[in-house]
Amino acid sequence: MSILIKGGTIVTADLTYKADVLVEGEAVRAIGAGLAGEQVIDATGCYVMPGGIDPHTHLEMPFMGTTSADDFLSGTSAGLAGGTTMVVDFCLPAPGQSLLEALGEWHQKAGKAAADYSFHMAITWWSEEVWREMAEVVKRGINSFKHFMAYKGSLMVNDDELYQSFLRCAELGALPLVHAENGDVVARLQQKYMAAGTTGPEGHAYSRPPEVEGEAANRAIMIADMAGVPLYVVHVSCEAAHEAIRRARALGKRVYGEPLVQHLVLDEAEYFNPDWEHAARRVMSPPFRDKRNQDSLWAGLASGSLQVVATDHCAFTTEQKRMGLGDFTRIPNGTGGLEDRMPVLWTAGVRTGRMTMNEFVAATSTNIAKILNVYPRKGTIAVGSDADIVIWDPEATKTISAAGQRSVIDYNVFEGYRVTGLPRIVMNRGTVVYDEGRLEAEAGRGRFIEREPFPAVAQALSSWKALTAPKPVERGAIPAGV
Ligand code: DUC
Ligand code: ZN
Ligand code: ZN
Ligand code: ZN
Repeated sequence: MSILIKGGTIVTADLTYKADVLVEGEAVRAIGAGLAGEQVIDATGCYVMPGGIDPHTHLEMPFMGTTSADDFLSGTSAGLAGGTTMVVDFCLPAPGQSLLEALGEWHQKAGKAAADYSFHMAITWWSEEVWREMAEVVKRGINSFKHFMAYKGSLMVNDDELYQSFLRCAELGALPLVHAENGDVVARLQQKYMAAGTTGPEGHAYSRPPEVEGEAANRAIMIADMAGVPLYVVHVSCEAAHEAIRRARALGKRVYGEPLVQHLVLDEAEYFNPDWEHAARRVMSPPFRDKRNQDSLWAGLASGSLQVVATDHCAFTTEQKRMGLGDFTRIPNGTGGLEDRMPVLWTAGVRTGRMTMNEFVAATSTNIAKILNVYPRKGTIAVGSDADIVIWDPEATKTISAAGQRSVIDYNVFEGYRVTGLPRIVMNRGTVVYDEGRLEAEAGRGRFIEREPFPAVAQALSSWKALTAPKPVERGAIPAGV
């Protein structure tokens, strides 16, 4: 079966050009003019872009005494309806649990995914067994390990554990990821605000100021540098963390930063809404920031010091959020966003002139495909690439609302936001899964995408070591150009 996408304008991270795309089976077979296919899709007036990749989701994840409400079917369905054809979810072993056992559980849950998926493995505790299992995890197609520097008493790892795990990543050609917030300071600030009677959602924002994020980002960058490994900082929400990343990159360190679409358009005023439910629904970590921090994130995307826009999709119902009535520290942390990431970023970014269409494709797909080593199978439209394709209508418009969304939760943090620019047709590995509002989300159609470890290449020299002796060559770098 072949499908010809005809009359559209292809937009990749580096090129914008008019050409037709021939899809055969699961892959792109040819790009050009004068092609023929058994089925023809008219893409006149539309952009033809690579499917989005959201590298940061938490589907059906046990967390803070409950489980995130979207599972792999509703979560990937939301993604597909919004142009995202692949998610990378966090496999989260309970502290003390074997990584491989947790991985088995995640594969089980992901069996019903309607879109392609991959995993990052979280390092939530440390032992010789964890150290050993990390090699097996890499053999099973996972080349990235996540570390929580916050959530003291549950998921948080200390500096000794971070350093050991980073060294292991370097050895294995894997990429460490960090949730950068100083968990010790957050825990103290939470106690302080609760004791002072600030028990509502605004206490969440007060107890997680930009300084806790900036400190942790700086620390993780230095530890990664000492371990000779690149670093990916998830959900960068503020200038303090962005500045650390920018500075590290200027010194030749391979450090990547991922803002979330929520932080780009929503701000801290949400936590001061007198409606408790409104505010609690928006509690996530890090919290939304002020305009100055928001501007810093946009500037980072424009200048290249930040590379990827994700969602951290971790959806909880209003009922679940109520666990934190009277104690903001018990409000399950997380918001949705999978269905809205691309339309919101297009509207707030491309339509305002803050980013070009090519930068949009880079931030939603190409850059993360390179960083996670699945490029060019994913992340572009090229002959031989998986046919993950979004036919994007730049004039289509809608007002975001919880009514009709694919996520199972009862609200949407972007409620009332008017987007212009929406997917018209979405294809995942050659199958049309979304067509003019009709979603054909088939449980189990998604495929686990294995990611190879990175080849051994010389690491950038640390700034002070560069003045003395060259550093030995170690494994663990990433293709250049991101
Ligand atoms: N932050 C959230 O808001 N939810 C899930 C985990 C996280 O770090
Ligand atoms: Zn996090
Ligand atoms: Zn409200
Ligand atoms: Zn997360």
